[in-house]
Amino acid sequence: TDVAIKRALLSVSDKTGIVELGSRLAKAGVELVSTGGTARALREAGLDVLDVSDITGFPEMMDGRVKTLHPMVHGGLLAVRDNPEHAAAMDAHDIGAIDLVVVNLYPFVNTVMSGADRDTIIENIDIGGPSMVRSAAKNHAYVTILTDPADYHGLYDELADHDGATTLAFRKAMAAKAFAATAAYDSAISSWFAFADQGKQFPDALSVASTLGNTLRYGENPHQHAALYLPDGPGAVGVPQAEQVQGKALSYNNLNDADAALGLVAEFPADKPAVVIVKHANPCGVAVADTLVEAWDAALACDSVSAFGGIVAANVPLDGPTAQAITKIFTEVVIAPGADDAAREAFAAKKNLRLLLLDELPDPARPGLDMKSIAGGLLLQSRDNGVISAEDLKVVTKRQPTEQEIADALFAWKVAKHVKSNAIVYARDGVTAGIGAGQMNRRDSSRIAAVRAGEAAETAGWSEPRTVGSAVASDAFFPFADGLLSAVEAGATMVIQPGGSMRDEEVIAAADEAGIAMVFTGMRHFRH
Ligand code: 93A
Repeated sequence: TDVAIKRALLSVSDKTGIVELGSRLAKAGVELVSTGGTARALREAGLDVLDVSDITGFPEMMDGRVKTLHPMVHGGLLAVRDNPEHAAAMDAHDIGAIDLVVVNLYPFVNTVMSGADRDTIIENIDIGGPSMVRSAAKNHAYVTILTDPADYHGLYDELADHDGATTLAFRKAMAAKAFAATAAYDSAISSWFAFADQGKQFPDALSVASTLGNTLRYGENPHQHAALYLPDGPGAVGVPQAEQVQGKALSYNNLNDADAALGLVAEFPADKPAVVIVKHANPCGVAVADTLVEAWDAALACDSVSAFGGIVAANVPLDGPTAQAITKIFTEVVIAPGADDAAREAFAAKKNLRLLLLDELPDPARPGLDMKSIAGGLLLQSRDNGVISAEDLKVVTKRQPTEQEIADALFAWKVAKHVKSNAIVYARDGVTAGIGAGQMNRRDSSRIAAVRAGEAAETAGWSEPRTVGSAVASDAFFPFADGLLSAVEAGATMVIQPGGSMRDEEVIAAADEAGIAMVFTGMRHFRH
């Protein structure tokens, strides 16, 4: 299955390394065929090159739009060489086989990024290049395709190791890369059309295989452009798949916040109703209770100030009493796995409220990818699908936690996973007592959570904040004992944290001295 390289077609916009490649091939006795600019570059280096027009019998025409689109080229690329009929056709039309294709495409994305006008952009949509790439990649049983100058050295090694031939394994790997390149190329073009036709800016990260969903009115802020992309194919479960029953169109922030609320509420099994209230992608109140309306009341009482204009998610279908209670305050979005008639009726009175209903909740343990763009690149990671249960907890203190403390700790831990770091979450009896989010040090998050708990107690007329007798969760280890001590000060009797600090012993000693219980999860939940 090794195929010797006798004839190569080189046609590249990015001419990096092309002269070296041409020279090495020529030295090895390979016949070079090339398009206008590439042929010129090779000839300038003193190499013998055939023009594609010599092979096709046609000149490059129409500003180069038609240069390699010809049966003399594509026949040479696509022929199944040990098929007698294909071989006969090659003979009859004097088509020579092409063993190696080196192509990189017109720089479409760079042209768009440079601020070029529409005509220039359109001219930089490569047609002949991707056609050759695809022909060669399809016929990788015989043909080697290179689309990336970074792979030229791999070819040199391959030819050296296999006596001037390439192996099927190499051709396959390069074919896979070639199809990825043309897919990304066309995806960029389709995204550009979607944006350009509305006079908008080109988004940065485009090589993501996805279909364009909706262009949103604007992004996180009114001067930012935005669109919602949906994955190809079935199986996706999330906010974009929900049915919007009523209300204004979802904004970028609505989608982001609803996703945060849905992701957290989905952590709670449907055998017990749970409510999550989210603001700016952080939960400000979370509760599980015997009834949904009780869960709503309890979640709201955590931080009724922040809950104004919030995004609400439930893990069970909405009922009339809950809907009526929710509509008493201004709410942007409500999302749940269904709603009964009484609930729909109650919400209908609030025309602007966006009601989203799904068939099922996303599985917190599902695999998937997280993406984030940074200047000059794109960060990808597998999503945080870590889930722990009581069996995973390691008690590290002298005092053993009670069953209620373990339940509250696991509840607080689930919430902390969905709070921006540094995250500190106090919980008691299945209700968050105080949440500290997004601070640059853990002690500040701890303090903020305690302050919120105090304010909630004041508003509700409770005799003490609900941090008293609570479990406290920390999304990462306490680097020093001080963070733990401030939790003790707030009245926590139980701590759940990953553990793993250099000063774990110091922190454990402080917990023992305070007479509280502490468990380690062995898992961290940073969220930035
Ligand atoms: O304008 S095209 O779509 N029509 C073609 O027939 C064609 N053949 C090769 N673009 C075409 N190419 C592209 O030209 C290649 O993909 C490559 O990017 C570029 C190389 O042109 P030159 O050798 O003239 O610099």
